[in-house]
Amino acid sequence: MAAFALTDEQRSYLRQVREIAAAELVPLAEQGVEGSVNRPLLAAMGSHGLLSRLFGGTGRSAAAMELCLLREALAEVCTDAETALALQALGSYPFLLFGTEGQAARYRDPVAAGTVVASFALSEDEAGSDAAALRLRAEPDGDGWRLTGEKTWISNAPEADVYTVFARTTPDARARGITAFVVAGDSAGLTGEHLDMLAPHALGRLVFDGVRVGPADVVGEVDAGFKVAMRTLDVLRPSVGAFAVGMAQAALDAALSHTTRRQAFGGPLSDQQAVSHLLAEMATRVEASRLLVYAAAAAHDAGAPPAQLTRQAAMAKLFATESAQYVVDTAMQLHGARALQRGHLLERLYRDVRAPRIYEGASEVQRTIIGRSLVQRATQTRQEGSG
Ligand code: COS
Repeated sequence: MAAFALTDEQRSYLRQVREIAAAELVPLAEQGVEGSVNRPLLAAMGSHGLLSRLFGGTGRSAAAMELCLLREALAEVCTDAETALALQALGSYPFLLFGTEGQAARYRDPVAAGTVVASFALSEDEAGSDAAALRLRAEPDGDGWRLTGEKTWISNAPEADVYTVFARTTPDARARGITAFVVAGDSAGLTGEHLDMLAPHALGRLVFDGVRVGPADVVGEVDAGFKVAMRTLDVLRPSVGAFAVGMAQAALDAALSHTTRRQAFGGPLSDQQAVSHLLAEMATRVEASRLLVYAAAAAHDAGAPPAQLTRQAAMAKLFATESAQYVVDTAMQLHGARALQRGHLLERLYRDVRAPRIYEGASEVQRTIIGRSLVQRATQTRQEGSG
């Protein structure tokens, strides 16, 4: 059997997910307002049990392969549903995986039902790729802290009901002075605004004006929040790759359908060697991306060593998102002017495929992570050899 071939059960479940998406989620997505959280869509995903599958058997673990398969399947049919699902995982994994029982008990069921919208608030104007430079202040206040500062480019903001907020508890300590907090969306002193971005989902800026958080809101340990952020991203990054694979597959299917039907120069377009070589290149990159994504997710679920997980997650995200950009662009080229028409599948994919090369760690950050990991492994191996 091929490596990472899906089981019959997985295939049939994903078929079912695509059917639910086409019949029920696409119409709800079409009724949504671009750039706003679509609550009816999330609630429908919750009622079909799609969201609860992200939280493992106990509801306190990440099911990486499940997350990837769902993202890939939904991306082929309804990217709005795909992104809504992923953001529930990104926003809630920090406190469900690393938080207290109290935090999990309060939010797990409503997040899984799609009635509470979750969000991950890490980036700031001057701390994007360099996340350890973040400045949002958590200043001591009695037994807790007050949060003051701003977050920006935050998915689901400012509409989310619960945020995982990464704040500076120790000045000048970079990664070793950051703490993660759970913050309710209706907290006093928390305001925000929408940003108009090249992405179909809600993205916004948050302003914290002395927002009070207590010891019960700390996720993990004080000053150990950077690791919570990085470990959460390690789980999510392969799934960004899965999203890219789903979009690329949809573009490839469209290109195959078009080029085998379209007549030009006395035969189907696919008879042109220039065209068939492009189709071959597209299909090869989609398949290679899929295997990298499945390998990274399977390694996570099998409990592989952290350094390996981080490296594989970065490789999967890097290769799949860059490949998807190529595949969607090439599919558009093969379609010609018709794909530029507003509302065409490829016109939409062309817009949707761009952001994943930037968010959850730009391609350049992934290369840095992979490069560092390779050097570290080579150095370690050499030291062990000479020891
Ligand atoms: N898992 C656990 N711990 C990790 C980790 C991981 N994947 N990555 C780093 N750490 C730890 C390191 O071990 C180190 O710990 P110690 O201080 O105990 O030694 C600490 O975190 C700092 O790590 P590092 O020195 O590698 O941090 P850098 O400032 O060099 O930054 C990058 C690392 C660039 C990888 C990080 O800032 C990053 O991922 N940036 C992109 C952020 C991002 O994805 N933003 C998108 C927001 S969501 S849309």
